[in-house]
Amino acid sequence: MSVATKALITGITGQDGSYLAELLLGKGYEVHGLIRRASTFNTHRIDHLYLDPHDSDNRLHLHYGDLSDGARLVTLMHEIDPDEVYNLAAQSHVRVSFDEPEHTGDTTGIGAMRLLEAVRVAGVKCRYYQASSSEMFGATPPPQHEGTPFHPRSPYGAAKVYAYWVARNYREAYGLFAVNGILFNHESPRRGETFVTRKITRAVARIQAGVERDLYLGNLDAVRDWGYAPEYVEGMWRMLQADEPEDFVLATGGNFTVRDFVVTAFEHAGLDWEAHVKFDERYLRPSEVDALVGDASKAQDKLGWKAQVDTAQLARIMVDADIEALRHEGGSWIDHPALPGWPTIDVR
Ligand code: NDP
Ligand code: GDR
Repeated sequence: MSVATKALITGITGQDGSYLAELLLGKGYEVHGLIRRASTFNTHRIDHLYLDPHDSDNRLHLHYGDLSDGARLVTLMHEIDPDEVYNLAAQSHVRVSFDEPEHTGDTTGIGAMRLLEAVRVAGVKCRYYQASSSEMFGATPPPQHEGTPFHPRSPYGAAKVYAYWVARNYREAYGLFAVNGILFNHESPRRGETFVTRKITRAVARIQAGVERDLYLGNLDAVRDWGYAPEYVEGMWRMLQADEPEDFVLATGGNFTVRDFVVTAFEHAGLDWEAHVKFDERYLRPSEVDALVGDASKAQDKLGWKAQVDTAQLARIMVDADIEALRHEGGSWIDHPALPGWPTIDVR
C-alpha cells in the first residue's frame, strides 16, 4: 500500500486553509492542520471535511498550536514529519494591523521564522510554502511582478516582507525548498466578513432581504486585483510541485476599484448602491495602498496557472452565495431581527 503524502497547513481554519485542505484531501494527501484553542468553535470552514477520528478513512488531523509558540511547532514537526508545509496563518487584516502592530509583527512576521526554524531544528525534509502578499508592494505602482520593489504601507505589509525574506534566507542558507507565493487579493463566499468584498456582498443580501438599510465603507477609490480563492490554492500546490523553489505572483491582472465592486454587487441584486452606501472615516487607513494589479505571466509560463474567474464574476458568485446563505438561516433571524438599540459589534 502506498503511503499518503503528508501536508501540514497552518491557518487551516481560514478562507485559504479550508480550500487548500479540500484540494489536498481530494488528491489523496494526509492533511494536518494547526488550530488555535478558542472558547468557541472556530472550525466552521472545515467542519464538512472532518470525520470522526476513529474512522479509518480519516485523513484530516487537527493539532492545537499557535505561531507564537515555537516549542510547540518543533514538537509538531517531530510528530507529523510532513512532506509539505503551507504557512497560511497570519493576523491577515491590514486595517487591524494598525491597531495591533506588535501582535501582527509577532504572528505574521516572526511566526513564519518560528515555523521555518522548527522545520530546521526538527530536521524535517519538506517543501515549504509562505503565504506572501501583494501588500508587500504597497506604494510601488502597478503592474507588480516578482521583480517589483517592495514598499509596504502597513504593519501587516512590513511583517509579510520579513516573512518573505526569511523564507528566501532559509532557501539560500540551508537549501530548504522554500517558496513565496505573492498572492493578490482573492475572495470567495468563505471570505472573512470584515474584508471589503464580503462586507459588501453580505450587506447586499441583507439589504435585499430588508434586514439592513445602510452599508458604511471607507475609501472607494482603492484599486485591487480580486480573484477567486479556490483557483489560488491550486497555484500554491503547483509551486510546491515545481522542479526548483521559486517565487511566483498569482493575480488576475484586472483592475477594479472598491466602487466598481460595489456597483457590480448591488446591480446584480437589482439594488441602487447610491441609496445605501455611506461613508465612514473609521474605515480609512493611516496609510493606504492605492493600486495593486498583478502580472502573473511567470506563473502562467512555468506552472501553467491562469486565473479563470474575473472580478465581476467573483462579485456575482459572492452575492448569490450570501443571498443563499441568508435563506438557509431558516428565516429565523429575519423574523426576529436584532433588538432595536442592541449594539452592533464595531468591526473594521
Ligand atoms: P484568514 O484571515 O481567513 O485566515 C487566517 C488563518 O490564520 C486562520 O486560520 C487563523 O486562525 C490563523 N491564525 C491567525 N493567527 C494565528 C496564530 N497566531 N497562530 C496560528 N494560527 C493563526 O486569511 P486567508 O485565508 O484569507 O489568507 C491566508 C494567508 O494568505 C494569510 O497569511 C494572509 O495574510 C495571506 N494572504 C491572503 C490574501 C487574500 O487575499 N486572502 C492575499 C495574500 C496573502 P483562527 O481561525 O483561529 O483565527
Ligand atoms: P486588503 O483587503 O487591505 O487589500 O488586504 P480589504 O478587503 O480589507 O481592503 C481592500 C480595500 O478596500 C478599502 N475599503 C475597505 N476595507 C475594509 N476592510 N472595510 C471597509 O469598510 C472598507 N472601505 C474601503 C480598503 O481601504 C482597501 O483599499 C487583503 C487581505 O486579505 C490581506 O491579508 C492580503 O494580503 C491582501 O488582501 C492582498
